Amino acid sequence: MTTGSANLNVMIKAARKAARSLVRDFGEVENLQVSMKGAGDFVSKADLKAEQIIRDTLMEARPAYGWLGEESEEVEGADGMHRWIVDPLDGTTNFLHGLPHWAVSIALERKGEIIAGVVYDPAKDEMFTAEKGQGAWMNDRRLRVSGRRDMIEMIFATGVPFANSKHLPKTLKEIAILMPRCAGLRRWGAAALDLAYVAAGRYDGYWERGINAWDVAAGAILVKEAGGFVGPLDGPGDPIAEGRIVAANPLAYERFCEHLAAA
Ligand code: LIP
Repeated sequence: MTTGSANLNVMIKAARKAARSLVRDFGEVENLQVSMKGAGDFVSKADLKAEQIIRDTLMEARPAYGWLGEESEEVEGADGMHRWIVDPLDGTTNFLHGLPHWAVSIALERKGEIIAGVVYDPAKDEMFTAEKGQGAWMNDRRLRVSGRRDMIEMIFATGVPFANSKHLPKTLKEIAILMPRCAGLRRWGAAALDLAYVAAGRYDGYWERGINAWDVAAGAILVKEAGGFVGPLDGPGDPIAEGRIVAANPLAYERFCEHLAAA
């Protein structure tokens, strides 16, 4: 891993601090699986605690920066340029069910552009980081998106809508178009890690709609700094602010988007 800027280092520090709290709570969640009340309230508290740890750490270092977090009110920063975009626990449902696939996601935005991102998966101790123009890293390994060219060899990830989501019909049509043409799909339930895995070349592409900026802001810069493409799903727009995103290795991106658009 490169030494990184002061901002990136405080992002990593905040992610690790929050992760320590989440790992302790995750150990308790196992015991709550059988309780009638379930782990819902407990996980909500774990989520809020983690966000507070991150906010305290980041705002102590950069008090003039703004804040957009999943669990708290948005704050306009005094400096009018910078904003933290934070999902303290991405993959909440996985966490709730005791599935060790969730992450802390922290992004830094400057004048509307994401300039740094950290996605930390404590269960696997994988710290994904990127800064604009400085490349993407996982721990001390430089990341590059995959070089696969043939769709039939590619694996794609998405977030299949659940419950009564209005997005389910469209996503099922996209899956029906993609499945015969690729090596498989993965729905692992954490957008930040889906994007990190595209950056790492583990997935060849990812798409999802109906999500939030904090789910994808950090992962998007990981993909870009690893040589991948990130763009809006379902037509022109801001993929991060509007929560409708497609990301892929450059050899797959165009065809991937064409197949999705055909649904
Ligand atoms: C989750 C995303 C995931 C999506 C889930 C949920 P959360 O974020 O990471 O990709 O499919 O519906 O939005 O709620 O765990 O932070």
